[in-house]
Amino acid sequence: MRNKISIVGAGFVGATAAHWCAVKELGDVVLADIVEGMPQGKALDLLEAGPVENYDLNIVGTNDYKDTANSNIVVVTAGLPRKPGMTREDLVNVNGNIIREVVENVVSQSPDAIFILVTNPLDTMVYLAKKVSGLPRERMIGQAGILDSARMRAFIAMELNVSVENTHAFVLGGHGDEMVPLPRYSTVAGIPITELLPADRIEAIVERTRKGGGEIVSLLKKGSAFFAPSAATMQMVEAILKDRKQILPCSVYLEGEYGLEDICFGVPVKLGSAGVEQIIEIELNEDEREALEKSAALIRSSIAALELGGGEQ
Ligand code: TXD
Repeated sequence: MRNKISIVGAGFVGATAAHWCAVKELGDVVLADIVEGMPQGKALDLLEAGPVENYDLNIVGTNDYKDTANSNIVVVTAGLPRKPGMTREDLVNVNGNIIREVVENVVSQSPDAIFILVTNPLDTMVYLAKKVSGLPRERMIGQAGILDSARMRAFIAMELNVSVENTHAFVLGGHGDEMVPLPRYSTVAGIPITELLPADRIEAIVERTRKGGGEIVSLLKKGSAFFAPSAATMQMVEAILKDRKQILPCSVYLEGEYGLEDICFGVPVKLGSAGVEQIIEIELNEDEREALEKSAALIRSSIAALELGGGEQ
């Protein structure tokens, strides 16, 4: 039997995620949205690409959560993207209301699924979804670190004129401009970039990585990045469905790891069929720890803006 992947929010990130899902033949896809006709149209279009691309999958669009029932994985991209000049945090209230509603619905249809959140402000939305759903932290995971690391990898590859395949980058912390790229743990063919590049070039890469989302928002003028974000999301889906035990940076609820508690934050995790199977703690020096704490403070203030009601734990 094929896996079932539901994607809620059939906008740029959701529809492109469905596209990666189909070309990688990860499973049947349900594309859900509140806009009538749009998810159905996109799903049908993607299904009709099957004969050309050679995939035999059920791909349906819907406005009814019932169609998402018994999914193996649910990806949530529903919500507004930021406009030029906006920070991700500016979306907290409007997207918070959407996430509450979506999460309640999808969890009741697929109580055993693994949930991947994409909506911004990412770490705060994962926190909200975790509280609203009451699910264990292993099954409520946020995507941001893979994207941020992919951006850093792309910039390293451009700088050193090497294959992206040879690059590895670690970006931890919250998915905001205070994210924490870690040059010491970022390598080309196993060699730390701190041994390959002068400090000013590394600083430029770090800065461009931090502002990577904003760079695309200001170029597009309308909407935000979607190719790399959806590809990153699909890497998580694939790692889980194929039980790859892949170590990837994801946003997860922390219970003391990295000295942080009751917060969702980007850290390296092992992804397999149970979702987050391990949280990996790496050693940080004083500067790195300080940067991580600064990033955590930003997430904490965003979480405080959520106005969590008494019904939510
Ligand atoms: O790395 C990351 N985590 C991110 C996150 C990278 C890029 C984009 N990131 C965030 O994802 C972005 O800031 C947004 O909050 C989401 C979705 O971005 P996208 O670019 O896909 O936005 P669109 O194209 O506007 O699509 C959002 C869809 C749209 O079709 C709405 O009709 C739908 O969400 N929507 C809903 N669907 C279902 N249910 C409800 N309530 C709902 N509200 C809106």
